[in-house]
Amino acid sequence: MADNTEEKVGADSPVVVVANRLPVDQVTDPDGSVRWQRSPGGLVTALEPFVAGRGGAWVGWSGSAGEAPEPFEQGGMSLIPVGLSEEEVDHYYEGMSNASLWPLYHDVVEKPEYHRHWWDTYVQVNKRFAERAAAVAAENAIVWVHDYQLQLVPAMLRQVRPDLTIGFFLHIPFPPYELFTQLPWRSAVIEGLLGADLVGFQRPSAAANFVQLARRLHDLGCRRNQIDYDGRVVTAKAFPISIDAAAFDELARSPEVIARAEEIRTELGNPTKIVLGVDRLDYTKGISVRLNAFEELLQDGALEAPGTVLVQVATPSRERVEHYVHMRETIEQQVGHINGVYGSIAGPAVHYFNQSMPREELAALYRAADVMLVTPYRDGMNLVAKEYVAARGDLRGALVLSEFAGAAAELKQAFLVNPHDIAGVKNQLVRALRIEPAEAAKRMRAMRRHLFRNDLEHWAGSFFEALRGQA
Ligand code: ADQ
Repeated sequence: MADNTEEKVGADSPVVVVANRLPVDQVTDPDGSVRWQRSPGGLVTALEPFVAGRGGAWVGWSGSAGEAPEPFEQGGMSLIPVGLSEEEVDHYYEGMSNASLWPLYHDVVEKPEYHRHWWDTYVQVNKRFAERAAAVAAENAIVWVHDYQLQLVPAMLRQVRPDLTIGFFLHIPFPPYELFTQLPWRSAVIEGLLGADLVGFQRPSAAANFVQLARRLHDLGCRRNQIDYDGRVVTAKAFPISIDAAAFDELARSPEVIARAEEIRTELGNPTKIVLGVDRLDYTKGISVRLNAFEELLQDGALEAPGTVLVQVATPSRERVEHYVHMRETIEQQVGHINGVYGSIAGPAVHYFNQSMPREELAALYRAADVMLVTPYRDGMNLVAKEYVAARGDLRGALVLSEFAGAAAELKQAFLVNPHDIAGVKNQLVRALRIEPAEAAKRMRAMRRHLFRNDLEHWAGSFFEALRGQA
């Protein structure tokens, strides 16, 4: 009889994570051999102890279209790949997830597109993820489903496996009734999420939006953050995500990173002030806002280049989605224009990198920056703001942060801005650039205290604890 390893790997897992992506990336070595390498992301670091330490499984897509590779073991976890065809990647991932749900959930910063065939594929792919999870979860296992790509999985899982305890966490904002209800499949999404025992959000307001939608769309009985549904109680609660603050702090204090930060300053021509932006190249991140503010300050004469420079690192992202192609062109034109007018032989005013950078280089940039500019129009949390604070063990530097990032509720000593108010952004940027060292240290110390108490381990631990409480 054939040895069916596919059924064996991961079978009877007491903990199962379900996320769009597996925690590993496929890499091809120079000799042509292919292997799986652990992904750099924070989510992997956060969840690994809970999954690997308990012989658990992780269900996710490998990141490339085609047949799913066979399940395999790595790092103490069973990894269960879900296959997506080219068309499914187009419709489920780039379409429904990133061109419908992403803009809708981020305040319609760009107009969402709704297509029935995208939705049909979203349903079909969610079903596949649910089936894979159902096949590996042990009796009474805990399953933790992640993010907007998989909102139907909780209900689909519950239907076939009512014994499971199911948690869901949304990494992005959750919109209010008035916006959410434009989604043609609004009831199906709410019902999908209601399949979970615990639905986690970045902010209490997002949890409240969900409860209100359940009440108004489905006429369900609700008590504060609890919803009565189908003979069960579904809890909606905020669990603000964080970073491994101690690890980032340690990295940023290393002699190599400190030396690199000095070198960066020199390579930039020893400016008096360095302003920094680090983002995925996404229209929600408000990169144009900071370019506009910076340009106007140069125009007003409040700032002078290259004495003050803006360094903007923007990781390429979702390059096959139309909104992103257009936005990249706009930003590159804007940078070209600013440098054309305000740059000099001594150097440009804006240093723009459309690249991903290693963590050491990011840490050195954070360490070199006098002001960190984080200006999203809307952001679930924004980990860059938290990384900057973790990197400033020297208690120097200042953070300018959008009120519309989840992080603003925690990093209260930042210079908060409304990214739609350009005069306000300019004002706060100038204040941050002129801050006295004692004031900077006071603000940074307070933010660091909060961050170290509310780190990534605290986030994952409190979610798991709350989920177990629902079992
Ligand atoms: P993102 O929208 O991707 O995450 P963010 O929280 O800022 O946004 O995380 C970005 C991560 O990518 C950071 O760890 C950062 O260091 C890294 N990064 C950014 N630019 C980089 C570059 N050029 N090179 C290398 N690394 C880079 C979504 C939500 C957020 C939420 C997170 C976690 O949109 O609101 O905080 O999930 O839940």
